Amino acid sequence: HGHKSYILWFTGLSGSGKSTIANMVEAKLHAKGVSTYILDGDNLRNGLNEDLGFSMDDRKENIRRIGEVSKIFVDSGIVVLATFISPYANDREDVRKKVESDEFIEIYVKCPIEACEERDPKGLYKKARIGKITDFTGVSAPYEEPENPEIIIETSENTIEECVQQIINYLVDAGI
Ligand code: GGZ
Repeated sequence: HGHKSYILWFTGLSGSGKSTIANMVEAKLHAKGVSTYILDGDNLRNGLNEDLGFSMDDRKENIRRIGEVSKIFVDSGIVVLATFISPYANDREDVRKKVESDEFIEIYVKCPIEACEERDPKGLYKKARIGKITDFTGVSAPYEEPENPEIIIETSENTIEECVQQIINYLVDAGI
């Protein structure tokens, strides 16, 4: 590997665009020969974290384990793209502290809840509104906005391509 490894930590509401953007950033990194791995609900919540739900404590433990796994990937030289709501600022800061200060890049995928709810690709907001899903982030559970993220992308204001380019520009400017 000719590059230093790091974590791109995408945080934001359900439906904000975290996975879509992360997948496109990954493709750009692959094109530059960078080895990456995407951590998301599919490969974590269905396996290692299958015992966890969506209470505050379970989300904390979800993010803690994901932080430990991310650290292992970073040690191995692989760039991690982690896409989790990660609604609690403390939990995100705990992950940041596990690695070197330049190895944690927090990306706030900012999108008004109205736009996320309009998209509602899995019908989850609808279920949350009628109480079929409890503790749903933005509806019946909190989302704490990042105070000092390295990057903020606004997915309802810009095209996906612009959001992706914004992240790539940050990485180029940071020399990584
Ligand atoms: C939030 C929920 C919930 C509740 C199920 N609240 O849009 P999705 O489906 O694919 O992404 C959401 C995902 C959130 O899991 P995370 O591991 O990212 O959450 S956290 O970081 O807070 O631990 C959503 C689905 O799981 N989902 N129930 N109650 N999202």
